[in-house]
Amino acid sequence: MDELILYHNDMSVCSAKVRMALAEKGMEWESVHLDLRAGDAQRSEYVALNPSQLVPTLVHGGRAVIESNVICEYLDDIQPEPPLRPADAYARARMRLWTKQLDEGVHAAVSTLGLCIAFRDQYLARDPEEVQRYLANLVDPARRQRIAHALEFGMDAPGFAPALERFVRLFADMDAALARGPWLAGAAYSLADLAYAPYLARLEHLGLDDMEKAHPRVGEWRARGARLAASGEPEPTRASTVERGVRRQRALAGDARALVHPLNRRALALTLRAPAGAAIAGPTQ
Ligand SMILES: N[C@@H](CCC(=O)N[C@@H](CS)C(=O)NCC(=O)O)C(=O)O
Repeated sequence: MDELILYHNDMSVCSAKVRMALAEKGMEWESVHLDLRAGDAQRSEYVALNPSQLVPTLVHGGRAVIESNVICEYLDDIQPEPPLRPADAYARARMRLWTKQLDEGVHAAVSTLGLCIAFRDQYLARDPEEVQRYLANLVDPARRQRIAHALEFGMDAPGFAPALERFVRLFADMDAALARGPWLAGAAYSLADLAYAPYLARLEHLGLDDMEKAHPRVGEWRARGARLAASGEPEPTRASTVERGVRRQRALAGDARALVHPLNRRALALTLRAPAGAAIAGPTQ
């Protein structure tokens, strides 16, 4: 098979997803690690591969494939064993409804929570002009605004409570799906299960795993997939960087809860109780 090169980042949930798929398939790949905070994804050589300025990008036989869900399906096409998409058309449609949701809000929500709670201070520690340049160079205006708000307001950002609310709904949906079968798309482990594992790990690192604890079926599902999730861990050489990042996230998440703005505190409290399918009520003050 032609050479596979993965442009990725250790802490990126979308990259972890693709690393897991590669590991599941036992495929060899070459690693090109990007320092996202240093703006590596905005450099012209990388933008030529991925005009969205995002990781991951897979290059196979000299041709770039972008978007982690698309990459995972591509890998399943070029290396069909073991299959990561259900054979049954209906189950496959269900699988795609799960992966589609990631691109339609769930990824943005986890990214908002991560930035507001933990990663924000990495940006604030940098030269403000450099951060402004980074923001100005982002091609997606919605993403630029989301990040700018998170950096300016932290957990007071307007997107913080809606991001938590998105996960309240997601956990209720997962719980309902897992009541019908062992895996999200039904009888077989698929890209749907694989794709969500890094997101739940990120919530745990952010100290937001109470939602998972409130839905035992989701916790059991995650434990069943844990062996597979472990395969997406970065190479040992960079493991310590990731551990440091995760420790930092945990520590900051702990402190951060006390600092949540009163308007968002209600949303956080409701989320942590995670009543199945509950909507977050508006602010009380
Ligand atoms: N829909 C894209 C989302 C990719 C994405 O948002 N990647 C983040 C990391 S998880 C990124 O590259 N961020 C660039 C940055 O922080 O500068 C995919 O699934 O590949």
